[in-house]
Amino acid sequence: MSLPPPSSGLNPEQRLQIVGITGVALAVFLFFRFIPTGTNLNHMDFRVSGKNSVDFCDPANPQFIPVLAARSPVKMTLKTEDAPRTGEPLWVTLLLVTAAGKPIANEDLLVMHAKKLHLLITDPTLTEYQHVHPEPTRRPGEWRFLFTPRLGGRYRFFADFTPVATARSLYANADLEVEGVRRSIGHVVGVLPAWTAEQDGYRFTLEPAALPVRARQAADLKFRVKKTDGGIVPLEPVMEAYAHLVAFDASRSGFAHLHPMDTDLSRRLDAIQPQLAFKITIPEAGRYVIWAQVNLAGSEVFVPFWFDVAP
Ligand SMILES: [Cu+2]
Repeated sequence: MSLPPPSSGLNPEQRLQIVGITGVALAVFLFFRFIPTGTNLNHMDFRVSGKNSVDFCDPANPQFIPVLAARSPVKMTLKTEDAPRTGEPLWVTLLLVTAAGKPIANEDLLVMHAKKLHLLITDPTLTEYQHVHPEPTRRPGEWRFLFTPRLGGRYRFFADFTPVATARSLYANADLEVEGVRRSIGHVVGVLPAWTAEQDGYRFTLEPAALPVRARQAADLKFRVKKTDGGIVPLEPVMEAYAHLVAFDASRSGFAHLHPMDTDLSRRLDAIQPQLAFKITIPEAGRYVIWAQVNLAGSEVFVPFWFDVAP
């Protein structure tokens, strides 16, 4: 049997072949379109109308994000089976959906700093700070985490995540009331500002290049750790950085999540006094706290630095 010349019409067998190939291609397309490994959300799901968008993260020039004032295209809600109480571990269910109500599931988020979803948690007096990573459940958009509050009051939860669809940081917030002993809110104003803190045999220093730190001006900060006995500091990476700094304002209107300017983890730090450089721009004057999170010989340590930002 010889092949027909190229100009001739298709015989029934060839038509069948074309239909067959098209069918296979369509099946392959549909398979990849609907297998549950990819995100079903697109950038339009994370679009915010209006100017006051939270979607303006620039890692080279980290800013304080006014999460409450800005309109997030994401809604976060928290649910618990029992009322949260001081000192009692409790499973919290977190629901993450787009403005249109579409669930934001595990496959819709990128891994950033080793995790898909970061929750930064504080009590009203900012005396407690926790950083937890909720895990996705079988239900799309539903996540769970274990939470043990040490104080009472209305805790605030800031979520920090990056949708696959936009590849840009996004934020959301929600509150949870905790029954128990409340500290007076005056604590926030009454605490003494300090750029040094001693804890568990270590001295932590956060040193601004210039004082006071001023609103709307980029501030360079040097973070140092030293053992009070002068020994070697066993500083190890945590979530792909040697330190994570998170700043909150007194009214918890938002936060800034800072990482060392030098992202190279293979670079050796000074063994006796490791030092890391950070940058931050804070838009408003007022009282702030920066919580530093480090890993010392495998155990996580959280250290607060209170300070005032001048106009
Ligand atoms: Cu971090």
